[in-house]
Amino acid sequence: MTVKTMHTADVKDLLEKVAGFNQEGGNERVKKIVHRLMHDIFQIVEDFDVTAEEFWQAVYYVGDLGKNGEAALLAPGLGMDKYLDIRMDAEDEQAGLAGGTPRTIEGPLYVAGAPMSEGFARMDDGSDESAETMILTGQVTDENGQPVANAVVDVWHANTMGNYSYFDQSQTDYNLRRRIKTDENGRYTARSIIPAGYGCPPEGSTQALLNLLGRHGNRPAHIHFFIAKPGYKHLTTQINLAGDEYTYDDFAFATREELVVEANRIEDPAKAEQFGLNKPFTEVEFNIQLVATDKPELQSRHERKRALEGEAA
Ligand code: MBD
Ligand code: FE
Repeated sequence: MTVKTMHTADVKDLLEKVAGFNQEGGNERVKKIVHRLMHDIFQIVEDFDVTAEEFWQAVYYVGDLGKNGEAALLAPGLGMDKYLDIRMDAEDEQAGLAGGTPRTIEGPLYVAGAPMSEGFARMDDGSDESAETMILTGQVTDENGQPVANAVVDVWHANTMGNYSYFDQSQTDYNLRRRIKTDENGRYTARSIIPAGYGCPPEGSTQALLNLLGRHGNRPAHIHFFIAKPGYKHLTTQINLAGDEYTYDDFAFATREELVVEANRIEDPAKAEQFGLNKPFTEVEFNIQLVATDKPELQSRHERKRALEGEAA
């Protein structure tokens, strides 16, 4: 049976009361957004003839999503983080601040307060002896190609199981997470291990919905970056390693052509020796171009809930 009730005075009146339109207190912006949101949900129920069973399934789905801590994982899977990036790119364009290395999504797995070092850091704790050693290096420059010294390059990535320290409690504190200040030539170098791609928890809420969409929940091997320096736009980005099955098929939509980086196997013992290594390794180069701005609000990362953010390191 198909019934149409959205146009009735009863439903209009209900939505206005739901959103607190007839109340003095509260927040006007929230009222307007909740009014639109609930209207659109009601409209979906009408247009798709959503049954009571389906409706309650959706309500308990949201409950479970919160219980297993996956709300900020479903968001990128549904393209929401990517959509915010598209908007920020368009805002930059409008403000004449486009250019430089492109942004891409932060993801839900950053931890604030990683150890800081100058020029070089070892990121892995050495516990994974079978992992391929990675030398990650690059130069931070401005739009004229001039080196940017003392930029903070905050790097984080997964281990060979695709797991991130802190969220994976079997890893040591801040494993595979470091902040490196660029040297006088704008250069940073990290010794770490080549990460594996990420897969959503197979029994989790995110994967359950992706299954209903006929989609996988995998990300290619990738490395996250925040790059910050006073006088420049804060940059949130990632690189995706070339040649991964998911490099161009990321469930979180974070891949951008300019951010796909080749990993080069180096067999030359003399080059290994330069990094104190006695076996072949893989070099990953990522050079970063920052865009100057005098707007202080664009110089630091936008607020969001992040692990250990605002706590003494
Ligand atoms: C990740 O490692 C990630 O970067 C994103 C965006 C989502 C899930 C896991
Ligand atoms: Fe990630």
